[in-house]
Amino acid sequence: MQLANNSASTGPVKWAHQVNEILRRSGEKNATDQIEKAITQHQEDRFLIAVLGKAKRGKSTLLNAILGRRDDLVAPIDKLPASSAITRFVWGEREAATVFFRDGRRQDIDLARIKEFVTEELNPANVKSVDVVEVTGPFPGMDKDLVLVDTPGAGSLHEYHDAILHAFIPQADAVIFLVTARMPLDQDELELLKNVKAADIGKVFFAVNRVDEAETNDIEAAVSHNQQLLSQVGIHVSQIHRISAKSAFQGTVSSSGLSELMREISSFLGRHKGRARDARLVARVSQAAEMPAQHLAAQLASSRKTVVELEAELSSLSESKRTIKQDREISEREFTHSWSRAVDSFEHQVKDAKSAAKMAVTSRIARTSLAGLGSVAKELPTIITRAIESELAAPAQTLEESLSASTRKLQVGYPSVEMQSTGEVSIRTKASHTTVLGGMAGAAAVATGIGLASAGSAAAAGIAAANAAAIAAATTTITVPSTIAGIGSLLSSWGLGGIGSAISALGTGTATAAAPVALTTTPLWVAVAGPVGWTLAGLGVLAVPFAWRASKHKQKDRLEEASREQVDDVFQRVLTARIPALRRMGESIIEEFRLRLDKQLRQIEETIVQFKDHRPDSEKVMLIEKLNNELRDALATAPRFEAQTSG
Ligand SMILES: Nc1nc2c(ncn2[C@@H]2O[C@H](COP(=O)(O)OP(=O)(O)OP(=O)(O)O)[C@@H](O)[C@H]2O)c(=O)[nH]1
Ligand SMILES: [Mg+2]
Repeated sequence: MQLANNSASTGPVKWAHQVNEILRRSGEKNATDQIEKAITQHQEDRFLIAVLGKAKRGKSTLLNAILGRRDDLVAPIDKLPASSAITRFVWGEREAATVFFRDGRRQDIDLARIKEFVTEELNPANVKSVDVVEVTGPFPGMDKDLVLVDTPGAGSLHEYHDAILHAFIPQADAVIFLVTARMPLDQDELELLKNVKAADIGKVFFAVNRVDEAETNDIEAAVSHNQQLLSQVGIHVSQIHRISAKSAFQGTVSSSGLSELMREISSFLGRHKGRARDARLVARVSQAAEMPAQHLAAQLASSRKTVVELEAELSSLSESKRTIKQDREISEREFTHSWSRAVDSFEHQVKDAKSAAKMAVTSRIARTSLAGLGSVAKELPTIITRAIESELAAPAQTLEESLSASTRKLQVGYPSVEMQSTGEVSIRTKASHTTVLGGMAGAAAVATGIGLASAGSAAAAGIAAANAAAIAAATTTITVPSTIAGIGSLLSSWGLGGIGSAISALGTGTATAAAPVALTTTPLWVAVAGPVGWTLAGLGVLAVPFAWRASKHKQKDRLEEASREQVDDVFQRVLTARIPALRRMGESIIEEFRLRLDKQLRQIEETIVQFKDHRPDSEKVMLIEKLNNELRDALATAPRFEAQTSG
């Protein structure tokens, strides 16, 4: 990171204290607690890198490898969700471990007992109320002023893991984000990345792990898929590493990709450590001050209004509600129309693809000599899959593009409410008609969680972006590359209801965005070969080779018939499960937009009414004004850093 107007780190610390003091006088206890914690951490002069990722991506394995451990005593590894609490690793002359509990107690323990406090198995749901376990040791692979952190896996399985992570992420100076090649980035991982982005963490080291168990094609597909999603979330990474934490842990570091990852980390630390830590302090203080600043600005703007002005504001609000109503109806109609047109056209193409795929498979069988029938029968699952895949690839691609385009258009055209740094609220409708409401609306905006307009679309993108990302993620999986594993998981996700359940959450209105299809690792052979094998066996084709000679022609007919049935079966699932789910997804997206805007408008109105009925006295107004100005000036002079772009 480049420090633009401050070269020494006393600048950021002094500034942090200054902001803290203003917030203390404003009675913002939460914010001051956060800032004090950030200052203390900054003074420790250690760089904290957290390993983040969904459960089972290999975080603990990677840490053991980095720390040069032969066993997994310090960071237990498991096939089942393992880590249930945060562990910090710090360099020290001798090995030691201390458990810090939430109530302030601490307990020194042997390394062998670490798993009693950090694993789901022995400390389920963190019932022991562990805040953090700190492990020190002369770790051979570790830089002395580094703190490495193992975290519980993100994801809906254990909700409190997400809560722990959410609270912890802002403390990280940088992040190692782990994904795997066999599972494309899913909704949980997107959420996690968004948290990293929202915490303004400037440096993300990104690695695709477990490459030892994936085909090169799949790894490269995962890399480009991840790249696309990362840029959607707005996170820049210098490199996407391909690693095998397991091989590194087992001692084959050279081919594991670990050295390259570690090289990027040390080169970053060598060049940017001090500045990155300063930038983190400034980001944490700015974030802690954001809400209080909005509160103050909103309070101030409101206290300056007269009752008459407030009433005028209420009528201006109901005026804009009429415009909003027209606007949103047009937007919704357009969206619904284009969404269903895209799905209709996909449905059509699927039907055509079905005939074409059947034709391709049966003509392949028809072309086969009677003697070659046996080997064709064995290859049939592959033949069927390839035929289906090649027919569906293009329609799926078109579908993805159309759905993303519809959602982008909705996002742009739908009326939106934004808060200005002045504490005012602007309502954007079509034809750039903007209504600005006063400060009380601002207070409501704060309450409703409407982002600062200046915070830009990162926050404001909200559901729209989430949905767009989800659609991209959900539909990209349709176009997963021409590998057996890809199509296998595609089919299983269609057939086994992956998207179905993700979307039913949307249907109930509980999810803001469809969780994208989680690619199951079920290989093709389960998704397709299973039924094919079974059918063929049922027909006696595979089971009784001798019978072939008796009536080879009949066998050929049966083989053709069985293949047609298989193709039908797969397409049936697409038509009856996948396509209706896509339609529901469109409805849910509209529903989310509608509910959110309604809620925002309602709260703004309620708050204006409340301010009208309760006016502050002049002394209070002066105090608010003073604090507001001081905080605004302090935040405006925050030390500035340019985004980190190189390793
Ligand atoms: N094949 C392979 N398996 C790996 C690799 N890294 C980790 N694993 C395996 O994945 C499983 C989970 O590894 P962990 O290190 O416990 O994963 P984690 O991300 O810490 O999991 P949680 O703590 O539950 O979030 C274990 O069975 C590991 O052996 C790898 O590079 N290749
Ligand atoms: Mg773990």
